[in-house]
Amino acid sequence: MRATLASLGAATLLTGALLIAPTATAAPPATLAAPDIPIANVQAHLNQLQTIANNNGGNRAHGRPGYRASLDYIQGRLNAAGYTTSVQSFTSNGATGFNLVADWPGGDPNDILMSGSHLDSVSAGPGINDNGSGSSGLLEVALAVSRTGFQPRKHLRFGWWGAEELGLIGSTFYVNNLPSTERARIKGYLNFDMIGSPNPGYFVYSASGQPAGSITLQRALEGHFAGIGVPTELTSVGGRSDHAAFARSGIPVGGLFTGAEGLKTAAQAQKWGGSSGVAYDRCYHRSCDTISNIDATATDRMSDAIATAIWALAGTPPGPRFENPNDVAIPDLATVESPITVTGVSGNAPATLAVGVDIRHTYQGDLVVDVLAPDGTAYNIHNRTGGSADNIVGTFTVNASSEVANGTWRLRVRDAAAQDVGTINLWSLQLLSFRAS
Ligand code: DPN
Ligand code: ZN
Ligand code: CA
Repeated sequence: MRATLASLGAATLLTGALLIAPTATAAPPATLAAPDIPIANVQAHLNQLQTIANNNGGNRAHGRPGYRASLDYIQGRLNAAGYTTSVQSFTSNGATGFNLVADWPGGDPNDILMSGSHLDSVSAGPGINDNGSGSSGLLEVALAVSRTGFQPRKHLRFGWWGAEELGLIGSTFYVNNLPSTERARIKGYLNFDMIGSPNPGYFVYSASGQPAGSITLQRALEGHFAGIGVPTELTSVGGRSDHAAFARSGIPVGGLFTGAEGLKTAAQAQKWGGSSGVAYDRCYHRSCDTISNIDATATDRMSDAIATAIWALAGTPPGPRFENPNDVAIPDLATVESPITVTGVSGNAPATLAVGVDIRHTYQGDLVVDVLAPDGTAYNIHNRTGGSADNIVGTFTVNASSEVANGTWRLRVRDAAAQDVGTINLWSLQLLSFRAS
């Protein structure tokens, strides 16, 4: 739909930024500092996986109902956060298995950073460390990408694999079924399998060369630990998890691991604490791999390390960014606007104009939010969905390639229902430009 400012009826109340001198400024590129990943959120996902297992025969194994129910939980969370998700099915051992793949909109489609965790458990138990931990940590990092409106240079993709415990079946199926052109776009793969072992080691693995033009996967994975002064050990896990299929295709891989059935050495207990001569995970592949089989500190550090690695590797977006940080009140039943003046950009806006919004409001179902191009063309990014959920915080990608970039853009927010009110806290325009494929 095309609507212009001029077409707004005289009855429309325009308040806020229109009465304030435009103050948009060209802002520096978004910072590369990864957010802290709240351990409580990761634990909430682990609790969900435990509950789902309890309600489905005690596990999340391939071909069992707990697997699909767990996948549905993760997919629901990702969809609500703005991911494009798809479920890929395959057959193994006479049962249908599923991979969940989630793409974060935006980024260079020819430079993909993929991260994955296997979601299946063994049939002996609920597999909360193996691999509810990696699955939950990775989910929470993906949600943090959305919460912070991260718009990196690389395209981010996440995978939750099925049937790892039967021999890396799901991840191998995914890699083998990618057209070779698609496979060539994946420039790195990070694997997270067992990140909450109760007697934890802090292991990093990496293989198959390194992506060009960025820090190595190994250094990225070590980054958080260097920052907090916890030593890591570089280890080799061979083909024991889902990075193997990617490595076989020549894709650089790396991962984090807190240890499985191996025994912690005296030297490791010295530097990391815990018990020497005892397995990193005594409940590995056993029924006791429950919610009690998780070390919270290890899970917290590892989740932060996942975020640090992804943020460090994903890179700063190309193209200038503009923002308007001035608060604009959204009175009840009012329409308000906040301007951003784009200058110094030649030609048209990109097909991936990233619109960051931070609108605080007590009822998002009240709100209609449009981005208005300098000529008044409206691009709707929110139309009264979300019901009683509060706040609209995130990044929306708008195809603005038919708009001249320079000029005054506006975020228009209409409160269409009585009672709840709010504020435009901040909004931004990131003009992303990627090489043609
Ligand atoms: N992937 C786990 C398993 O198959 O049981 C264990 C594991 C994870 C081993 C990571 C090595 C590295
Ligand atoms: Zn396992
Ligand atoms: Ca209202």
